[in-house]
Amino acid sequence: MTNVTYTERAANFNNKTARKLFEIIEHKKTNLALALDVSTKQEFLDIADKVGPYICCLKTHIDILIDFDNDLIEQLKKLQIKHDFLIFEDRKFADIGNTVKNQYSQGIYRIAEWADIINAHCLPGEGIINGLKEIGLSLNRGLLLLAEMSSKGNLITRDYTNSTIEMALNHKDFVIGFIASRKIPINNNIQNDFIFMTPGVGLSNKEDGLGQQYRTPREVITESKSDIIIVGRGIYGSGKDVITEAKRYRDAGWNAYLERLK
Ligand code: 6AU
Repeated sequence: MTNVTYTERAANFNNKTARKLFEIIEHKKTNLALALDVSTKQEFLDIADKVGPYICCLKTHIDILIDFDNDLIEQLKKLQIKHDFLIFEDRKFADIGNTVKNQYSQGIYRIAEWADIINAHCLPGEGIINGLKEIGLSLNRGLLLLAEMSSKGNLITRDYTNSTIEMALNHKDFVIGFIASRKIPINNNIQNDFIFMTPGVGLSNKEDGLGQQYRTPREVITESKSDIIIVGRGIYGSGKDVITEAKRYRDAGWNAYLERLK
């Protein structure tokens, strides 16, 4: 079933973060996540404030910022309340359970304190999920597993993707979905129990010269039946007005969803 609404999908989840995400999507009528990969605090907060009304989720790479401080997190939390979006730290954890547990909760970023959603590669095995879960579950956080990647020549195979899904099935309380190019067929009963978020989305470019590959919101949402488009440089990287560009992607993503429902 692919013609299910976002609101109907929320009922499939016990995880509060997943339910909240679907609520925001339906309420704000946007399936757009902003990948805000800029390097200064000022630019980060300025764009987050401008684009906040048009997104369901703001994705950070907090370690890209050259002037990170705790005030940035305070300001970000204020913007989250002002605009109503979830915060997704794209940390791509990829180590043994004990190490990722510390990386998630400690260090200068203290990711667990402010990120609603995080993601991880399953390469190290299921211990990575258990480690993150020891911190995140009681905080009602959500984890996305990287089941596929958008970059050219990536080493993820069909077997790897299937094993990632198997691991997710053992942790449905904490694993809320996947980073993937499409809604991956699982089995009909649980097809809608996971959120699919897709990066590598662009309306103007097909690639970035460093391996990134772009598809359109229509290809991702209507044809590949994913739930959320993740857009970075398409919005802030063209030198054009970020609000105009965010609206363009918001509309393209939402219209692609409405087309799929028909
Ligand atoms: O739209 P872009 O190309 O400017 O940004 C895409 C964003 C970046 C990447 O780190 C991230 O999406 N990403 C991911 C994620 C979200 O995990 C996986 C992937 O396979 N490809 C990808 O681009 O912040």
